[in-house]
Amino acid sequence: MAPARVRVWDLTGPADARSFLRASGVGKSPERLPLPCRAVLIPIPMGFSPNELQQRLPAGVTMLVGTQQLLVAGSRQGVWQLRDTWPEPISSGLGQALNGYERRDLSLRFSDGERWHLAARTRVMGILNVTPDSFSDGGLFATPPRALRHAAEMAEQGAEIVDVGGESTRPGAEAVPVEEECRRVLPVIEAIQRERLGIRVSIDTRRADVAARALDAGADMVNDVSGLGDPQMLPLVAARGCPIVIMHMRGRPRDMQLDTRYVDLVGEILAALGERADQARRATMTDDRIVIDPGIGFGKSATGNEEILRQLGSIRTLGLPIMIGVSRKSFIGHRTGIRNPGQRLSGSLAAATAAVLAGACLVRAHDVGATRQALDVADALRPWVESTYTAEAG
Ligand code: HH2
Repeated sequence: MAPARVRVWDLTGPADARSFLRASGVGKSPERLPLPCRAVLIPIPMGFSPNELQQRLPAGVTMLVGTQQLLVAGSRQGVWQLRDTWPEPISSGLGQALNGYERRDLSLRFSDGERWHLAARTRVMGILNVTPDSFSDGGLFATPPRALRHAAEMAEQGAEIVDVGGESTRPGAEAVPVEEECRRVLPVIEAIQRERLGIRVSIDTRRADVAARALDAGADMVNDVSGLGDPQMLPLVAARGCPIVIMHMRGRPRDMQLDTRYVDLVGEILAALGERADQARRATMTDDRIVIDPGIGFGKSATGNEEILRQLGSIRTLGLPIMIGVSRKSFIGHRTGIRNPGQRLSGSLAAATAAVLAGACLVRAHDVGATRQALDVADALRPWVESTYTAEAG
C-alpha cells in the first residue's frame, strides 16, 4: 500500500487558516482550529471510517472531515503522535510528510562532488537570457560577449549560479527550434567555462537534446520549466549525475494563461511535484540532486501567485530544496500598478524575502546585487534555520 499523500503546514493565525480551509474544502471556520497550530491534510484512504480514526485521536488534536480529506490540527507533538496511533497507509504517509516538512539538512550536490548546504545560506541564481524576446531583458544580452560580461557582473554581485536560457517562456511565447536554442546558449556556456568565472551554470531548457549539449559544453545543472515534460530528460540527468530543477507548469507557454483556475492550487502543485520527484527517485536520482519550484507565473493568475507564496511553507512537506522565481514578474505589476518590469525591483525583493522566510533556499533573480543584500538579511532572520546548520560547510 503506497503511503498516503499528506500535506503539512504551520498555521499562524486566522488568515492562514482560512486560506488552508478554503483550498482544501474541509470546513470554513478557522475558529474550530486551535490556532496557532500545525495542520495536516490527509486523503481518506478507501475503506476507512473517519469515526474510527476520531476514536484514536490524541488529546488536544482536532479533526475536521471533508468529502475526500481529513484535516487534523494540534501541537507539533500531538500531530506526531498520530503516526503511532493511526493505521497504515496514513501512518507512513504522515511520517514521511512530517519528516520532509521538518527537514533542515537540505543540500545540492553537483556531479564533481561539490555540495551546497542550503540551510545555511540562500543561493542566488542570476538570470542570463540570451533571447531576443524575454519579458524583461529580451535582446540585452543576446550576443556572447555581452552575455559573458553580464555573467561576470552577476558573479561579482553574489550569484553562485547563472541560468542560461535561449527560449523565452513568457506567456504566449512560441517554441524555438532546438538548433536555434543551441546556437544561442552553447557559445555563452563555453565562454563562461573558458573565462573561469568561478560560477556554476544552469541550462534553462525544456528539451533533453539542448540540455545534453549544454552539459557537454560545461553546464552543471538543468532547469526544466516543463517539469520533466520531455521523456528523455530524466534518463539524461540521471546518467550525467547533475542536479535538476523540476518546475510546475500547467499547459505550455503558448496557452498556459488561458485558464488559470484551480480547485486547490497549492494542493495540485504539491501533488504534481511530488509525483515527479518520486519518478526522479525511481530513476536513481538522490534528494540532493532534485530541486522543486512551484512555477510562479506559469499558468497561474496574479492572486494565485500570491496564494502560492502565502502557502509556500506547505511545499516543504516534500522534503526537497525549493527554488522560487519571482523577479520582475507580472503579479508584482498587478499588485502595484507598475507596468514596466524593470521597475519592479522593490516588489521582487519583498516577494523573494517572503519566500525565503517560508522555506525557499534558491532564488532566481535578474537584479543579483540587490537580491543578495536582501537575502543576507532574510537568511539571518529565518526562523526555521537551526543553529547547527549556520556554520557553512561547503
Ligand atoms: N521563470 C522564468 C524562466 N525560467 N525557471 C524556474 N525554475 N523558475 C521560474 O520561476 C522561471 C524559470 C521566466 O522568467 P524570465 O527568464 O525572466 O523570462 P522569459 O521566460 O521571458 O525569458
